[in-house]
Amino acid sequence: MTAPLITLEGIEGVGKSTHLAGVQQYLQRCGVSVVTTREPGGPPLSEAVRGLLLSTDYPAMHADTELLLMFAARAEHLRHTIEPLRAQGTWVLCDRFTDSTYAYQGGGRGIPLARIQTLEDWVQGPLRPDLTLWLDAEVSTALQRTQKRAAADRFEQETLAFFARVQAAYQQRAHAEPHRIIRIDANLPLAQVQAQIISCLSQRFPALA
Ligand code: T5A
Repeated sequence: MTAPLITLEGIEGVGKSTHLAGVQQYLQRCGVSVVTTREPGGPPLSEAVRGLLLSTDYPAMHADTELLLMFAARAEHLRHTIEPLRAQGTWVLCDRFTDSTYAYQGGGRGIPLARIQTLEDWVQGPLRPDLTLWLDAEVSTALQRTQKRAAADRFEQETLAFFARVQAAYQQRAHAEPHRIIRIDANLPLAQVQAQIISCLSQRFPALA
């Protein structure tokens, strides 16, 4: 049987990367074979596309170009990393996936959702995450956590209004798919966020406990 794909979603600074490591450790303690990865990124070509997408060298990148590059990176990631791992029974934990595309290119850039859905169906076929943990924090709180970094990437240079639209798009998706997308309150201290995540995983996969 194909192993689960679990994704972490949310705007910049909500703690996705931080909690990815914690979730991996928890699953490993439960005896699960698990690999972590990220989007855009994963295999070398997808990481190269990530470099293009995040670079501030292309401030005028067209929204359609951005969308197509996201799905080009995803096609490579799925074929070379995610699908083979799951087929051999390894769980995949991914920092962002297609919900990010709906939130950023759909909500943030205003690309019609039907266009994104066409690409999703083409690139992914029926594949969707088994579980998505949506780390939800106030936009101002989350962005403040990222401000200690030396340089902002192309997305981090966006306006507050952009991130508010991204956040609203995540809310709509969580509302539309409550069984798959579980909201985690990421305003709380790290330990409490981690506890919510573990509780959610043990409910969703009772065999782990
Ligand atoms: N993108 C991606 C699209 O537009 N479309 C797509 O389809 C895809 C897949 C990727 C960019 O690409 C865009 C979205 C993104 O802009 P990225 O760097 O991979 O960029 O993703 P980011 O969200 O930018 O990564 P961040 O590192 O900024 O956010 P994280 O991973 O959510 O946050 P994390 O874990 O690094 O934490 C940030 C800081 O906050 C602290 C942490 O310790 C850390 O210092 N922190 C907390 N502090 C207190 N309390 C808590 N609860 C905390 N949680 C975290």
